[in-house]
Amino acid sequence: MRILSICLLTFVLSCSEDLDNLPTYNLIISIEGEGEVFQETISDVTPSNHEEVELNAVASENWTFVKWEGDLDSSENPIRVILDEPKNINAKFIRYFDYNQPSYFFKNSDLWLDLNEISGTNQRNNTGSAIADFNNDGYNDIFLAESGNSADLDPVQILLNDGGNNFYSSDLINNNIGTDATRKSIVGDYNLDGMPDIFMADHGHEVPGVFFDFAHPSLMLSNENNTYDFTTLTDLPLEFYHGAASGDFDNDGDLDIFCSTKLFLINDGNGAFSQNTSLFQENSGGIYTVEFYDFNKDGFLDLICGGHSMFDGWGDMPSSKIYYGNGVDFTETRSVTLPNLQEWEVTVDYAITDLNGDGNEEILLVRTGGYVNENNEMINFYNGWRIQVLEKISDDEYIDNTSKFMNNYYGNSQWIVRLRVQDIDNDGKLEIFENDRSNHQTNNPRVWKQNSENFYERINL
Ligand SMILES: [Ca+2]
Ligand SMILES: [Ca+2]
Ligand SMILES: [Ca+2]
Ligand SMILES: [Ca+2]
Repeated sequence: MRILSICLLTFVLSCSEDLDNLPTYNLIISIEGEGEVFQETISDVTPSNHEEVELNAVASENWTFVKWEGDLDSSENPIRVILDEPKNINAKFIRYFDYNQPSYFFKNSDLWLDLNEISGTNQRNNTGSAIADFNNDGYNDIFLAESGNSADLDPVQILLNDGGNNFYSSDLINNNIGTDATRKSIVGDYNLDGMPDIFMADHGHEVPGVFFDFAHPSLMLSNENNTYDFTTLTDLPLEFYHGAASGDFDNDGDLDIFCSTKLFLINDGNGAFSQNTSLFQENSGGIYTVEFYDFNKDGFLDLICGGHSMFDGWGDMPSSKIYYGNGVDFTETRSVTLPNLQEWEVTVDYAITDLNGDGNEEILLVRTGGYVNENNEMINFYNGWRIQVLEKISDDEYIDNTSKFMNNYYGNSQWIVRLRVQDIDNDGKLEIFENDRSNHQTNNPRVWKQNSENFYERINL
């Protein structure tokens, strides 16, 4: 026993002496994506007498550790490394977004970026913008499509995020013919390859004194070369595509698209669509604004539709409606008509959020002026702005209860194009705010902050 102890002691001593004489090597850790790497020295004594460290990669919120790269090729975590030579090790973290979700999710998710606060975008009044991670690096990028009144087609753009919300132009799009006047771009993984795709609702440019030139919608699909293929959907009718929404209404695993022209596009699972005009059974018109959302939580996506409800003599629908889905079709018999608002009979956007935390979602309608007087004259068309908050009583009844939820909810200035409800300043309370403060050059973004009574007070008048 004694002999053994002496031997062990000798061994340790000799190891220590050897270690002192061994060069020590640098370990340089780099990080890709967002997370931290913690290092701990395990022991001074290893089979090779070199220092051994344990590396532990801890991902930031919403990110995932993938693997070690450089002088270490492994996905094991934590992992031990012997420093018998200088080592450069990269820890790779990714953030994965599931794009096989209704387009409303991306329209209203926390992934949104304020285009006004982003240098290099130089975009004002872009109703064709969308946010997604187009190069799969975990950082949200910006998609822009021409939405102005020029008669020609302008190429769309993807601006990539360097990870610090600095954006640079890219050349990721093949056959970039471009769009005429994109009123809404929606995000979804239409060809189910894990990468975001974009469908562009294009109503054509405004022709002074006439109306709008019509247009075909466009589609931008990801491909296997990590680029995107742009297609003008010339098979679809030349029409006034003001709104569109996507969602898997038939629960067969792929995203289908509903256009505000009452046209359904049924996905074959690869991002090719067949047209269907019989699934949506509503006789009246005036539909310009549409979203998919499961309002009654039965697992089937429902459709909310609206737009102009000024005059039934023109075929306008009486008010916005929710059509409850059943996986097959959308009919008036499974619909609820939402309260209209006299003289504010144009609805341009919806936001759907539980404003007061009672478990029921409120529907915010973004309205502007428009009504028809007794002489059949259109009054105040697209003049002013108004928000209407509808409170859910049951699946069959919503009531206008705007003043219960917010103050200062209408005015004479420029109408609001889109509204969001999100905790933008991360104080744990929701804000209601204009999506793009520079739309129509208002330069006076309308924002409401939630107080302790779940009431939303306007903070910039
Ligand atoms: Ca990106
Ligand atoms: Ca895709
Ligand atoms: Ca489907
Ligand atoms: Ca439903």
